[in-house]
Amino acid sequence: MSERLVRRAAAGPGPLPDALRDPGRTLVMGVVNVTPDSFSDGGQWFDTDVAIAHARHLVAQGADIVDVGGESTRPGAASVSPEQELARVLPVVETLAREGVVVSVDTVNASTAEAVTDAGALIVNDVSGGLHDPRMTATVARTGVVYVLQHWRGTPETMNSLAVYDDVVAEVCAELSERLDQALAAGVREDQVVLDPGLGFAKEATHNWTLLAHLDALLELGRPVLVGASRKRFLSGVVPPRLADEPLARDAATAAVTALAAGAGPVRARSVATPASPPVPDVVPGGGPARPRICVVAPTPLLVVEIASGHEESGQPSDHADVHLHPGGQGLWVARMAVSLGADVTVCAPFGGELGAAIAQMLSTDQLTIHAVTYSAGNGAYVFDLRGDDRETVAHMPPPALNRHELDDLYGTVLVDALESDVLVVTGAEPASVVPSTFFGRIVRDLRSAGKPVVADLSASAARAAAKERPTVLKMSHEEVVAAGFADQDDTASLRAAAERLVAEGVGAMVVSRAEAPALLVTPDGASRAVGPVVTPLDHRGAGDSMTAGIAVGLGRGLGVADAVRLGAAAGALNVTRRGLGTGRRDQIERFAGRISIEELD
Ligand code: PMM
Repeated sequence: MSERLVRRAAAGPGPLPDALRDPGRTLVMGVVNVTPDSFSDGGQWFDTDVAIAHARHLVAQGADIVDVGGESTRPGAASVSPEQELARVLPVVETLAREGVVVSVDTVNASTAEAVTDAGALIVNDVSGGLHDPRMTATVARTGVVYVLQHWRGTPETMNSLAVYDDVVAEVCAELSERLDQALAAGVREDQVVLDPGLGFAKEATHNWTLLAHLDALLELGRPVLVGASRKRFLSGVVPPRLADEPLARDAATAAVTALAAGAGPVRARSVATPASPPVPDVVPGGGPARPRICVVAPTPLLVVEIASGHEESGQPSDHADVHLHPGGQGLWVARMAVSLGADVTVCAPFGGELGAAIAQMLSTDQLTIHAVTYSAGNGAYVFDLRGDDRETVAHMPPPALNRHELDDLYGTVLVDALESDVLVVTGAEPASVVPSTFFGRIVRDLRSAGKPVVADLSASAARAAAKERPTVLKMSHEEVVAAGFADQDDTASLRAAAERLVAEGVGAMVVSRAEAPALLVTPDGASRAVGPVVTPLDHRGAGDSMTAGIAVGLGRGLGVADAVRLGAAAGALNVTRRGLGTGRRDQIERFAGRISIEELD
């Protein structure tokens, strides 16, 4: 790209904050879709809090602008009413604008443009270039915000059939110029306008590539040009064929195209951080931090003693036993697996008595941070004998209930730590009487209202209390769903109906693990199952907790629920092939996740 073009593009649009007016570099616009059906992220941000959290990630990664959309422009996508669209985007815009984020709103509706501008949005991104709503340009003129005027033809329903050009560059320029004249006639100032060729909007792949090669022609219209290539289907032409259907695998191509377009004006992208290396096929990158911070509530850490047969090959007589000590309890298994998956993990848990000290000591080698509260009665323990055919419980020392002060202390510790984390994982107490179920309801409520994703892996009354507070993901085993009274039986239809009811009542997504059968996933978009290779379990325990850890780490990395469940299903499946509960190797788990598919149920 010639210098002239770079200089001309650098004269940024008027109403932006000073820092963005003449930045001397390409501005990056991160995309947050608050819709259940966009081109490439499958609606993963269709939740106000999660959308806000994702936007904050994009800003932390370096996005100058966050583009919030409430209606999918995917070809053939159903349209939503302007009221529905506004209801989706407004809370996100208000929060981000209050935090000082430069917010753009992707809308073709004048009423939405007006309302979001009142709420603090500085940019209206109109993919129809004023063609959809005749009142749009007058609204933009009145509000004085930056107006991204994009080229399109027809509507999302009809645009594919209108991708017919003799000379795509000349025709797009002429049509954009006409739209620009119309906007100026309606009172829009020239310095409000950014033009956009509308890659993928009434364009075949060849049209997109041709336009990208001739951005200089568009710049001749005298305004900066925004390029939105991010993960679009035409990029699959430059990634290996086996990855063609994987939108995330298009990130490297997005980065390359975006770099070529830099200098023309802002670029619109879903993943803002430059990929450090080309995407590895089976690793599913998200928009979040590579090393997310996960806070795990572990109400009952316990000591696990296992007596196993001595190794005969080491020359010992066979009546000798191997004795193994492990830190255990559901929360600790989840935490260990989250560490294995590369997360920065803090465990909030009570420790007391001689066993508490021993467990905490053992954990200190596990690369996790412990936020301990005192536990006057002391932690519990299990002793198992593994030498027979069955795992025999030799002794069980259940821990007593936490007292009032200890509960308050645990609550405050979790609350403060979880607010500083990317995801909170709430695991249950064993026995349940150690912590009242209201504790779980309260912590889920408080974190959700603070906008934090919460993964709850609970049973019985604790699950019922948490479910009411709209956790991001509620994960239960099929037995737990029945025992908690959510379903009468554990057949697929009953479990699915129970999950659908919970999701209708506000649970973000419900995951039901089912021993050897594929886990069920129910979201507001529908029901599916996580299908992968069948493995022979060495020790079936720990699968569910490993799955919970994978889901939490996935969400923390910015993956959508479906991809997070793939990671979780892989962690669970591989964990049962090993002896250590909550253990596994990240590289293997992430590669195995590539073999798990999320199949929609009818
Ligand atoms: N692409 C999409 C949506 N909005 N806005 C502008 N200005 N330019 C684009 O290229 C653009 C856009 C469609 O992609 P998505 O649904 O995946 O966000």
